[in-house]
Parts: sequence; C-alpha cells; structure tokens
Amino acid sequence: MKEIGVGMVGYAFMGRAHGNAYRQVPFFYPELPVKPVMKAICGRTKEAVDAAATQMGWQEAIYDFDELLERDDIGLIDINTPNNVHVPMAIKAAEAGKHIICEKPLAMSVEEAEAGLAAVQKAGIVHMLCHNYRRIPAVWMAKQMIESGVLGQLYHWRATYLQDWLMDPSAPLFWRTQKEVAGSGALGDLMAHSIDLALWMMGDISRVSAAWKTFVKKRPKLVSTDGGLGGGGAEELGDVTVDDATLSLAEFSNGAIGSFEATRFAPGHKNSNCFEINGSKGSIRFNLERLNEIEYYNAEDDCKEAGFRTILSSDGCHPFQGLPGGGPRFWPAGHNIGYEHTFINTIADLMEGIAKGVSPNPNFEDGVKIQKVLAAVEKSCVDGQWAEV
Ligand code: SOE
Repeated sequence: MKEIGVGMVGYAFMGRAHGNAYRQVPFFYPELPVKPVMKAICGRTKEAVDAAATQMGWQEAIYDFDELLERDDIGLIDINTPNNVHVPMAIKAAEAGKHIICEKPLAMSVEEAEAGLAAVQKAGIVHMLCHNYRRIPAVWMAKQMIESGVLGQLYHWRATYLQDWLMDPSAPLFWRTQKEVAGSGALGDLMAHSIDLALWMMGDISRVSAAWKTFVKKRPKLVSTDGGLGGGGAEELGDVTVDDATLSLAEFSNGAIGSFEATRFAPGHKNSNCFEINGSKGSIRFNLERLNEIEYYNAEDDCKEAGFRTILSSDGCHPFQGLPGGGPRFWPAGHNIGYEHTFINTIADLMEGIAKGVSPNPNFEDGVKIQKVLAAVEKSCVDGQWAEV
C-alpha cells in the first residue's frame, strides 16, 4: 500500500474530528490504495499544538505553516482553521504542489472562492471540501434514490439546521461571532451544510429570498485565546457582527422550491440537521440526530399500507457499510455508526481520489457554487429583495 504524509492545520473541534479520521481510516478501509500517515499538526500556540499532537498521535508539532509546506514527506494539507485563512492557505498549499482538504465554508466571498479554485486547478492537485454529512450512509442513499427516480419529479426541499450552543448572552465574543474572521454566522456555519446537500441532491438554485437576525448583539470580549468558548468574563462588551439565525426561501432551476432555516438559538436542538424532499412519487426525510435512519414514503403504496417507513442504513448493502469482499466495514447490521464515521468515510474517498488523481465531491468547484448561494442569501438579507444566484 502506498502512503501519503499528512500535515494538518488546526486542532480544535474539527481538527479532532479530522485527526481521528486519519487514525481510523486504515483500520476500517483496509482496501485503500493510499494510506495517510499523520506526519505533523500545525498551529500557533505551542503548548496546545504539542498536546494535540500527543493526544491524536501526530508524529510532530509544527508552529509555522510555511514550514509545513516545505516538507517533502507531506503530500496532503488539511485546513481546519477559522474561515478567513482557508483560501490564503489553500493557495499557498496548491503552489507548493500539495493535495488539499479544507473545512467549510470554502471562502469569505465568491471572488475569494474563485481564486482558490483557480489556484488548485492551475496546480493540478487533488482538492476536497469537507462537507462530511454527504457521507452518511443514509444521506448517500437518499441521493441514490433521487438519482434512480424513486421520488419522481422533485417539488420541495425543506432543510432546518438547528443548534443552541450560543444562546447564553454571557458567552464571549470569539472568531465565530466576528464577520471579518467567520464571514457570517449561522449562515456560513450551518446553512452552508444544507445548501451543499440541496445543490447535490436537488440541483442548482436560481434565486433566494432571505432574512437574518442577531439576537445577542453584544458579548463580553474574550480574555483567553483557546480558540473556543473558554475564557470570557471581561467587563467590556464588543459587537457581534454575524447572524445568529438565517432563514431563506429558494427556487431551484428544475422547478422545485425550497426552504432553509439555520440557527444557533433553538433550545434543545444540539445538532439537529434535517432535510425532507417531496417528489411526485414519494418523500424522504433525514435527521442527523438519528443518522443511521432514512424515512421513506412511497406514494404508490397501497392506501391501507401506505405510510413513512424507517430504513436502518446499517447493512452491508448500504453505502459505505460493506467491505468489497463482503462483510461489514464497521460493525454488523444494527450496530450503528456515529458522527466520527462521516469523517472516516470522507477521508477514505479522499485517499481514493489521491490514488486516481481525481478530486472527490464536494471539491472547490462545489465550494464556489455554495459560496454563490451564500452570497445571494446575504444579499437578500441586506436588500430585503429576492436575489439571483
Ligand atoms: C458549529 O457548531 C459546528 O461545529 C459546525 O461548524 C460544523 O460544521 C457542524 O458540522 C457542527 O456544528
């Protein structure tokens, strides 16, 4: 088996999710043509990077991104930083000839996303954007059902992505509350995932009409610099410059219409990423909090027996769940998988892509399309009008 050295930037929540995936992928995907080797993790705060390297099993800790790029034994750069440095880092990595996986959203603007795409295309490297929810077996199956015509003509897309972790008004300002670092709030952080799934399953969006709200407009300035919600306690308040919640209507090019809701202010919803699709022949619906299941209604069923059925997508016949020679990839049917497997499946497809020299979906091209929808939603929120994508 060939190997590729990985250099990962960032060690917070997403860094942990990606780091775990690199560790696990050779175990669950023994057939991979290329195996990742966890060469180095990179960040600016020495103690934190050192601790992350030890905990996750990276061979080295590096404190300078340029040093990571100089390493000949590193062929893949994994970017888990705040959003404002995604593209600048991706451009540098591409110029250094490294393959790239980057956290979402790709960029701060459409222009920046296009510059990132131009750089990876010019360099001819493999690129991927981490929208891990595509690679949930149930979600991948939903896409296959649509492609095979099970739902018929598509009429409706309905997505809600609800969380509640930022509701406490004493939670301090940090990068996710600052437009110049995050680009936007619930819009780019949460709705970006729903937009990615919608574009993938329903096709292009032609126009949107949206509204957003910031409920807590001022927060304590952050004292600590741990990159998360730790710290706070400062007397001085600063402005929250992103949306706490965004809602949007959408028209798709295929004639379907849709709605999106993304919020960090829905008590009780920890990571409730749901969608429902209605077509001429039936409906499907998905809820991340029950990620092993997809619900399906067949409009052609006999009236007496018709109803939503719950399909447990954990058998060898379901996407990602079986080994090529037969048998379960993870666990036997019904021994369910979780959040971390979405990243393991993503990294496995990235390794296949690197072996073949093909950028897996979603990649920077998809990133540009998502960014165009994000920009249109933002424009509509500001102008109070429908916005063309
Ligand atoms: C935000 O809370 C967050 O961590 C997002 O940044 C991730 O993309 C999402 O998958 C889970 O929630």
